[in-house]
Amino acid sequence: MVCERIILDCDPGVDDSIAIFLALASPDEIKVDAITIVMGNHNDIDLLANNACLLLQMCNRSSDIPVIKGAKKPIAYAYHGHSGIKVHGENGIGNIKHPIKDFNQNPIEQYKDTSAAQFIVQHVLANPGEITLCAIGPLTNIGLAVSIGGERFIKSVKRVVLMGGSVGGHGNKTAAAEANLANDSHAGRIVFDAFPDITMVGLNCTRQLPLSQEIREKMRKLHAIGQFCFDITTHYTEILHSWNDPPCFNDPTAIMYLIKPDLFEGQRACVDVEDSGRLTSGQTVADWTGRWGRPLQTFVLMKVDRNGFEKELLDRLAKLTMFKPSSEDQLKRAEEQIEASEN
Ligand SMILES: [Ca+2]
Repeated sequence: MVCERIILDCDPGVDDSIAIFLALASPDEIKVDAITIVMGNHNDIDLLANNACLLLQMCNRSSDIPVIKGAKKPIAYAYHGHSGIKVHGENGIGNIKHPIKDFNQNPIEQYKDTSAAQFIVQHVLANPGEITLCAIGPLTNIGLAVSIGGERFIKSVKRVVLMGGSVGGHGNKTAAAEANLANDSHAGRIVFDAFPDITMVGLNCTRQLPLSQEIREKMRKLHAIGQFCFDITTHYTEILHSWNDPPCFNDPTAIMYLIKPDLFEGQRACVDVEDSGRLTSGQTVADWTGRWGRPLQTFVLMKVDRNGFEKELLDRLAKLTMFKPSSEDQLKRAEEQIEASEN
């Protein structure tokens, strides 16, 4: 299997965090060229970017994977993802205290004057046909990249694999729409209009993968990073259960598709996004039979092997090791951070 180079566009985020760990734990299948940050689960882009940095630092990967900040608001309206802040917590990772922070290189610094959309265009044009855009947040950065880069950029993207939308079922942000699409329906429409090869990992698929207490306990028993996965999902699972919307593995499913496509079954359709409906803004609509007369640009994942997914997830996460400060200087900074987070 060829190792797939991706830009991971995300809003970390509880399930984003597990997705990032899964990607970092799968170096034979995925090379994360960069992590780009978009509003979604929170509207504080610095907070989301810092969460990405924290995860990279935990895995000692912050020196080779840059983090680039992107859109702070949807393309056509103000931020309205406040229910996401409730689900993911005020700090985006379940309101847990960070166990470590900032004790190795900060991967934001080198790109602080570049927007995520600009970076996406530049990186794709510099590596035509090689970069997959894996989007696990609202599609704002990629929609903006389409506006900046135009046809040459669109043609230079290898493919788009996104977690978002749903077919034949209900949403999670509204009755009709999944949160990533509902949080920026215009960007969603731009992306589904633009790209000829999209894989959609929607709620209709991810709801087959419950984030159960059992799997959380199995993650917890792995190691310190597994304990972190357990901790960040505590608030997340409790609040979703209280809303009668059982939690599931949303974002990690898109990463798992890149790693193990054999675990999934899907069907081609032309997918479009409703961007103006009174009740349906952000809803993905699939034309399975070509009645719109447009190419069936999207492979919609329909079914996933739950046992296979859970086994792969645990086997891969088990390979991660928590970064340990090696020098006196790193250790001192880590201790200062822990002390600061406790005050
Ligand atoms: Ca996300």
